[in-house]
Amino acid sequence: MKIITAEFFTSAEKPSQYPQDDLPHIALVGKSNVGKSSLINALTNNKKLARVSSSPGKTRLVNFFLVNQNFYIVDLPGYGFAKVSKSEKEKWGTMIDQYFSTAKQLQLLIMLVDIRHDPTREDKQMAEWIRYYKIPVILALTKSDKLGKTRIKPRAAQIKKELGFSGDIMHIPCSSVTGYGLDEIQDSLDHYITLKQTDII
Ligand SMILES: Nc1nc2c(ncn2[C@@H]2O[C@H](COP(=O)(O)OP(=O)(O)O)[C@@H](O)[C@H]2O)c(=O)[nH]1
Ligand SMILES: [Mg+2]
Repeated sequence: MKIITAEFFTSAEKPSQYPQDDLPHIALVGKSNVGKSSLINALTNNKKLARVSSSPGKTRLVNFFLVNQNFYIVDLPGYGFAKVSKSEKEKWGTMIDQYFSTAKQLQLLIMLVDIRHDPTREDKQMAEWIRYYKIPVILALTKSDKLGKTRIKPRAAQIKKELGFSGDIMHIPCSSVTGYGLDEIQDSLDHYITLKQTDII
């Protein structure tokens, strides 16, 4: 699939604000600054689509991008802000939980982890959550351009193991800067979007 059009659709805090149609969703989740917005921009070839920024704001909402009038890329709020209050954390938890439990169109979740860093406690909790909801997931190991080539494979395997993901879960080292691994992520999107369309027919 070639991405021809991609546009910001809406931001939501609660399910009643999600798009009210049946188009499939591909969602991204991960720590703030892990590279979610950069990956969305790289995949859609649009440098300005998802704001690449470390500053909060819309990054604390569920952001929907409509692609090819055919599916949504969903940017879930990032976790791991050092300075957020307990109530902010609870609000984040509620938002993610509501999304996971109500968005029936969620076809695939891409969980992002920075390949240079060990998974945090929150990353591990997220992995547990994904298993609890039995959400189809692939692991994207971001910022691979920052690591020597020979270190990529062992680091990727180690992170996956620490998150408790089995061999069945696909993991893709990638870089939004060099484009490394993006074809493989794109292939996964194609696969899951096509699955959904076959479902409908
Ligand atoms: N070297 C490198 N930097 C990246 C990559 N992806 C994102 N970044 C940088 O990491 C920072 C956070 O990226 P952003 O996409 O805003 O992360 P988000 O908070 O998860 O949406 C920015 O300074 C990006 O330029 C990557 O693949 N390689
Ligand atoms: Mg972002």
